[in-house]
Order: sequence, then C-alpha cells, then structure tokens
Amino acid sequence: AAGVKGGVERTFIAIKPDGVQRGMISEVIHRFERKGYKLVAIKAIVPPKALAEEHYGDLKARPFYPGLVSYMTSGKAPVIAMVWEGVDVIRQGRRIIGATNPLDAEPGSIRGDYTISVGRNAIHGSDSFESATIEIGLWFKPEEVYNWQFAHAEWIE
Ligand code: FUP
Repeated sequence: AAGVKGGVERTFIAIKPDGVQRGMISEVIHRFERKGYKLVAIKAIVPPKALAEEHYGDLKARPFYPGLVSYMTSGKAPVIAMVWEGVDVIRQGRRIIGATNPLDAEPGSIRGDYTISVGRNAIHGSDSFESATIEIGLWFKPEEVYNWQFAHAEWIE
C-alpha cells in the first residue's frame, strides 16, 4: 500500500536501464535521501516482459510502447526498483524527477540535469496515489518492503 494519501505516503521509483548505464544510481538515491525521504525497498531487477507490459499498461496503444518494453527488459542493464516513504513523497518525487520530456524538465531536476531524450529519461516515479499502490504491488512482494525508523524522527521544538 502507498500509505495515507496526502500524509506519509510510499511511491515507486525506478532507475531505468539508461540511468544505470549513466552511473546515476547514487545520485538518485542521494537526492531522495537528502530531502529526508526513507528508502524502504530496493532491488536490481531485469523485469520479465509481463511486468514491464503491466507497468506501462496505460501506454499500450502508443507507438513507442513496444520499444519502451523491449528497452526496459533487454537485460543490458538492470532496473533499480525502489520504494521511498515520506510526507507527500509521490508529488515531491515527481518534482525531484522533473517533467517526462527532459527538454521540459527544469534544470535542478534529475531529468533536467542529466537527460535529453523522452525515450531515455533515466528514471520513473509514480504519478498518483493510485499508481503508486499498483506499482509497488507489481514490483515488490510485501516482505521486500521494510518498516523502519530514522534515529531522529522529530525535529527539536
Ligand atoms: P512518466 O510518468 O513521466 O514516466 O511519463 P509517461 O507515463 O507518460 O511515459 C512513460 C514512459 O514512456 C516515459 F518515461 C518514456 C516513454 N515515452 C516515450 O518514449 N515517448 C513519449 O512520447 C512519451 C513517453
């Protein structure tokens, strides 16, 4: 589950094969971690075709869909699949990532700083509470997602 909408949420973030190839794994983790979000699941995975097809199921009719699925599943580099937790992390994650088309993504966002092509935009982030719930369930078993506490859960008064 993605938590409580508008409160402490969970979102599905994936570094796509081109992001791995670019050496962006630590950079992506750094940006979410330094913001104060909590990494509650992570794995390297070459998604089976059925998983990639389901993940991008809403894009089935689009011309780029077959190429998108084959690129995600090629195995030339894995996908780094993650679940990040925190207040408003679904919306804030999309801001950290930047617009789908890297040419519209603000400098300072991940896509804005590192990428040019919409077909190779390095990273995925759930776009809504509903998508987050579905995507976390697609990519992770419940026992692969961990509940844990930061040492300092609350700021001083
Ligand atoms: P996003 O939620 O930002 O990942 O955007 P979409 O769900 O609209 O698109 C998913 C992926 O499809 C993009 F990350 C890259 C690919 N795509 C294209 O290759 N061409 C397009 O015109 C749009 C999307």
